[in-house]
Amino acid sequence: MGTVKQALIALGGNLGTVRDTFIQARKQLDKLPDIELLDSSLLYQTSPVGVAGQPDYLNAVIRVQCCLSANRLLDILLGLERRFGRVRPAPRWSARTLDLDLLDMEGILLDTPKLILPHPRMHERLFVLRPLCDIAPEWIHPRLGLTAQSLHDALLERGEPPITEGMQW
Ligand code: PH2
Ligand code: MG
Ligand code: MG
Repeated sequence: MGTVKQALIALGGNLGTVRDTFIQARKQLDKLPDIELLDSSLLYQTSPVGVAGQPDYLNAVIRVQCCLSANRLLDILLGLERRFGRVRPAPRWSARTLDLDLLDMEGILLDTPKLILPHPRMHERLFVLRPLCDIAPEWIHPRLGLTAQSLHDALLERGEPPITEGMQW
């Protein structure tokens, strides 16, 4: 328990009925007494990054309000991943039914074995930044001091293929 905070959470998945999984996971999060869903990005189909030979991913970002610590929220997200069939341990970046990554919690800086905030790779991932720009283009990366939109645009300027056409979910 603590003060009310907003958190940004990235959803990813590339196994099973991912869109249905995302819809159910979002609903279950919102139903928890300590968590309220505030906003959802569109849903994007994205090519796998960092690994080859996997199905395309779906990716989205949501914003929630909660009065939990970052660690407690992370435990809830890991529990939801498990409930939706995420198998751990697994090799890094294996295909998965559901990945729920805590991106940021109002600028808290954290570097522990269990959790790093802000998410250490989010600024180099279009599949995070594109949906983030739907709901929070002016969000400022607490370590880099740059907005989601400018981080997104910088990746495009480096030649990364843009992610197009979001879907409702
Ligand atoms: N997640 C990864 C590794 N690669 N690629 C895409 N397109 N989307 C993801 O969510 C993703 C990925 C590790 O979490
Ligand atoms: Mg991830
Ligand atoms: Mg994860």
